[in-house]
Amino acid sequence: GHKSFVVWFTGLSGSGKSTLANKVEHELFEQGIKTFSLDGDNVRKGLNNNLGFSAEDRQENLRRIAEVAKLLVESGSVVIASFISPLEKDRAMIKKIIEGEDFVEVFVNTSLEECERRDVKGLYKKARAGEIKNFTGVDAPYETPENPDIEIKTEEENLEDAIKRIVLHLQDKLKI
Ligand code: GGZ
Repeated sequence: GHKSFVVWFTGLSGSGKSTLANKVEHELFEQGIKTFSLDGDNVRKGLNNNLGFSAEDRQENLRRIAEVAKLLVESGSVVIASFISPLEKDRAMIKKIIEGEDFVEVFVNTSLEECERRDVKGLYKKARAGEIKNFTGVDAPYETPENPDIEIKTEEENLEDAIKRIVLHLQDKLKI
C-alpha cells in the first residue's frame, strides 16, 4: 500500500492547474497509486450545482470539496484537487478540515496578464465586458498563498520539469 493525502492546486482561472493536475495524476497512476481527481468539471456540475461565485458560495464550494477529499483520503486515495481557492481564510479552512491527513499545497503561479493573454475559454474577455460578474482577478480577489509547499511559475518553468518536481515531492509522502 501507500500513504494517502491531498494534493491541492490553487491558482487563477487559466493558470494551468488542470493541466498539471492531470499530468501528475497520470504519473501516479503509472506507479500503481490509487488516485482520485476533484475539479470544477466534476464537482460544480454535480454536488455543488447550487453554488455560484459569490464569496459565500466559493467558501461553501471549497468546504464541501475539502470534506469529500477527506473521505476519499480515508478510503485510501491520493486526492488531486484543482480549484481557484482564492482566499487565504478559505485555504486555511480546507487545511483544518483535512487536518491530520497530509496536505500538499501547490500554488500554480501564472500572472493575471498571462492568464488573460491565453484566455483559453474566453472567460476573461467576458469578465472585462461585464458579462461575467465576480470573476477572479478581474472583479474578485485572488490572495497569493504565503507558504505553499510547491510553487510552479508556469511562465518560467517548462511543464515536464514542473511535473517532475511535483512528483518528486510526493514520492516521500507516499512511503508508509
Ligand atoms: C472564477 C469562474 C467564474 C468566476 C465561472 N470566477 O477556467 P475555468 O472556468 O474552467 O475554471 C474556473 C472555474 C472556477 O471554479 P472553482 O470552483 O475552482 O472556483 S473557487 O475555488 O473560487 O470556488 C472558471 C469558471 O469556474 N468560472 N465563473 N466568476 N471562475
